[in-house]
Amino acid sequence: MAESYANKLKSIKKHFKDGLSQRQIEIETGIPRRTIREYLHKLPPITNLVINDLHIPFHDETACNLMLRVASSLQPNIITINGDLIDMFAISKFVKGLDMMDHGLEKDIDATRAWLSNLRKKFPETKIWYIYGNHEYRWDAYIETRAAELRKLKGMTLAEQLDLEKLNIELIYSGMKESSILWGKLLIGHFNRISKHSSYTGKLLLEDKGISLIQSHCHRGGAHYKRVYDRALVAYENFCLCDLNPNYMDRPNWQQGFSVVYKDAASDMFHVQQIPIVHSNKYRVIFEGEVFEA
Ligand SMILES: [Mn+2]
Repeated sequence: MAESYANKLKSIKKHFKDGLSQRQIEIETGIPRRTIREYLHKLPPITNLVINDLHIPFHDETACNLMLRVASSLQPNIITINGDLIDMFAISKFVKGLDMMDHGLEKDIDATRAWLSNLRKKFPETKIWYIYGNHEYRWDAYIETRAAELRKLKGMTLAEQLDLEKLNIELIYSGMKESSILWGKLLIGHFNRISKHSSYTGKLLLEDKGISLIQSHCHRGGAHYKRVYDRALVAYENFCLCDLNPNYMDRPNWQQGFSVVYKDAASDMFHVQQIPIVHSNKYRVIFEGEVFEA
């Protein structure tokens, strides 16, 4: 009897770590919701490291490595890649310019696959969510408009190209330009919206969605808060990890950084800690009182 109880608790913990809600755990295990909640109350908050907009191969390796050092120190339960991990400039609709003409797609795919494989090696047990951004969507849009007849063939999805199944990385993809995941009361997504100023994108999205959220895509850091009657809502803009001086754009108004989200085990309460990367002669991040420099 005691052993089966221990097994029950183990299965709650496993499903919980896999990101299932209390309701989903109840359906999955048949254990009453109250028992699940009582057990989860004893667990520390679950941690989710949210990163986005690396635009490999135009990522900033120093910034990315700094983020990985913080991640090693945190040992998050979940890592969420919130879109535009890969750039795929070669199949964009933009005019390429002569010095970008030879930039082949294989370079982006190979480098991104290697980056993900390294991430998996560093975090063998961590749940990894990979949310499609508009740059990932370039793949599907290209196949659909230029080679639709090939789309059902083996190897024709970006997930296959990047070995996501082998790396045990879960793809979050709506089939459209915009994808997101609802994690408790927090919506994490790569939404098709950009405003010129920091926190303005968050403001517009909060009006659209009416729920607290983390947006990537705009490459800026920001937070827009709103109290609606008894609810406190907030929309975060989650920086980027790409090169701040790419040769296709002149000094864009971007900021580098990432976030750590802490979520109560037994409720949907969450706390987002934004972590900007500060530049002087070095790159610097402070996390849990520790200075990380590169
Ligand atoms: Mn984007």
